[in-house]
Amino acid sequence: MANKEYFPGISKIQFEGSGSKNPLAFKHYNPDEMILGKKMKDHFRFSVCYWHTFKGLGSDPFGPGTMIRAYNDSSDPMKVAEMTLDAAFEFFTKLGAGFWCFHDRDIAPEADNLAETNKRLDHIVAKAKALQEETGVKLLWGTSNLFSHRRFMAGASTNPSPEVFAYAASQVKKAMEITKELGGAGYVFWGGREGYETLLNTDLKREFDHLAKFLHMAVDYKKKIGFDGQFYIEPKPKEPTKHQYDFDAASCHAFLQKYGLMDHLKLNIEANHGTLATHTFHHELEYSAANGILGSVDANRGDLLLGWDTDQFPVDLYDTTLAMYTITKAGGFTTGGLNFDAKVRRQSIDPEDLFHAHIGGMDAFARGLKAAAKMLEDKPFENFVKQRYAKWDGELGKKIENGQIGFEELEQYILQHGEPEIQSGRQELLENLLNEYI
Ligand code: XUL
Ligand code: CO
Repeated sequence: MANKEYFPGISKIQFEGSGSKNPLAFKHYNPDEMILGKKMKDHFRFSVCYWHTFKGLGSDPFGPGTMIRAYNDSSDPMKVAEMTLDAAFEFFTKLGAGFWCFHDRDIAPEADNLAETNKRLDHIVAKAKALQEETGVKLLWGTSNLFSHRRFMAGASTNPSPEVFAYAASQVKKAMEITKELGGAGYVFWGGREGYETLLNTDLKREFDHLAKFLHMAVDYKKKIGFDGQFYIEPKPKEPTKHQYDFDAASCHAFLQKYGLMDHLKLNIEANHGTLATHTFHHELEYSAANGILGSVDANRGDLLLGWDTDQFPVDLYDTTLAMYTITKAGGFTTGGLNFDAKVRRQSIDPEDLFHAHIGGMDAFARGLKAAAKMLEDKPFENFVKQRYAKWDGELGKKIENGQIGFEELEQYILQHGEPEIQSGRQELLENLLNEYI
């Protein structure tokens, strides 16, 4: 580790329990505590994202960044990249997050041409590999920034120009290689500008075909280099483009099926992207779990009053409980984990705010997990659902599910038996019960 300390005065964050008043301690996240037969840290596989936490400085459309960081204090961009990496690993270690995530362009700045850019990446990746070995911090997933540079203004793989498609492919090729080099457990494709602003200039069908072609090429290259991490796509309905092609979990699912990609990709579900799609985080997780495509999670939250991707740190216990309920019920993470794709607010300018934010998020998920574990042990909701659908295990239900009868037999049944029996959905009772677990 570097000699310079970037977060002085902060030592390793400890679990102190719920009575603690120390803002720099965990009150609920106790990494080695066993819950449902598994260590808490293995339930979550918490990850810190590089882009918001180390590259985000609080800029918004009305003004530049507000945060001054010691690791930015150089006019040499590669020196900044090196110092930032040292600061990042100091942060991961002090926080006790087991994983990190990055975009290629977060860790090394782009140079004048691709060859030079890749050299810069190699230099930083060698340093990252040494820091990973030294600290034991692992790479949850890598990804590629195909949305910041002006060449990608009209998309990457869905660009009207095949030359931009080729550039994007070259970039992803390299990003996959470095992710493999760092032992990444996965690789994420988020459709940065894969969408459109107006259909008046867009060949929608062709763009979807190209997106699929690109992913198939990535699958081929993955096999070629022997990268065994999991691929994910990350749904988001809008922002930056008016309409993003990977709209939500259901549309991603349809896309994967149509283009023969179901065996190769799962979803990386982000809370605030779900709410932007007018779903809940819980819905997106449940849909993915139900269809066997739940892979990993970008944890954050939006703001009820704002219609954009605010990427706030997750603190809502209702959300974290329901999320952990679905994730745990589905068997938990294998390659995936819980990545904080979240940023501190523009006025939270101190380095220690980064600690408060992550500690709060980890504690909120720990409380969610504990509540979810009790719900899974007691099974009040599972039992209710089971009983609500019980008639499907009866004679009529079975015949329908097994495809043994059709409309004519069903009409006969109703003519014979008359009006169906109906039952209360008991929503209020169930919501009250949920609050007892939280
Ligand atoms: C953007 C977003 C990305 C992806 C990685 O909204 O969530 O940061 O997670 O490209
Ligand atoms: Co994300």
